[in-house]
Amino acid sequence: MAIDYSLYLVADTASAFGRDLPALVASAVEGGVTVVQLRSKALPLRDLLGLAAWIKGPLDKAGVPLLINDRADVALACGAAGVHLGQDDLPLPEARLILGAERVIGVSVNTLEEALGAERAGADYVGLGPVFPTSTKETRLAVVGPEGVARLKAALTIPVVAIGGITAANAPSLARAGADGIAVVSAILGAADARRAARELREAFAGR
Ligand code: TZP
Ligand code: MG
Repeated sequence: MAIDYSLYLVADTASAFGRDLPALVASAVEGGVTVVQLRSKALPLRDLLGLAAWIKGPLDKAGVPLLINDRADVALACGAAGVHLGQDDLPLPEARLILGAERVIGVSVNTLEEALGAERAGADYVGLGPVFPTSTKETRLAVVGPEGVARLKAALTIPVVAIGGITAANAPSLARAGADGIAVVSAILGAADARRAARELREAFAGR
């Protein structure tokens, strides 16, 4: 499945700050989000499945694909477009056994070696981060900057999506580095107006 990664919303349940996540996602999609990943490190699996089904209805209507963080089983069960895996999640070959060839599998990477490994294992895209400092995810990983994006783009053929600390102000630097898309949590979920925030990010990344 071909996905437009240009504005990738990571809908993290812990980052909705008590606000209605499905409503935020719907507004963000109106503003131009092209793909949504549902991420929850805390929800019981059943609740995650229920939330995924709830969010997926309006996304299907808008033609925006849904990816599920960590859980290939939930992705399959709710009919999502695919899964996004970290370095400690299910290895790609096992996830591929569950999801088959048609669904999308993305992998989080921080280094060129991880990215090449993900591509070799059959990943459909990589999420490279953090590209800028972020407090949304606790991580000791090195900040790779737009230079990291350019390094990966020179070595990979699959799409590279940048993540971590991205705002409308720094998005143009990632577009110049060749990123296929920008993935954000707080720039949309933490904004007063998710729709407007999405529109501004999309325009900034497109160089408008
Ligand atoms: N992976 C690397 S950085 C990050 C994730 C999930 C958090 C990105 O959040 P924000 O708020 O867009 O910096
Ligand atoms: Mg994970």
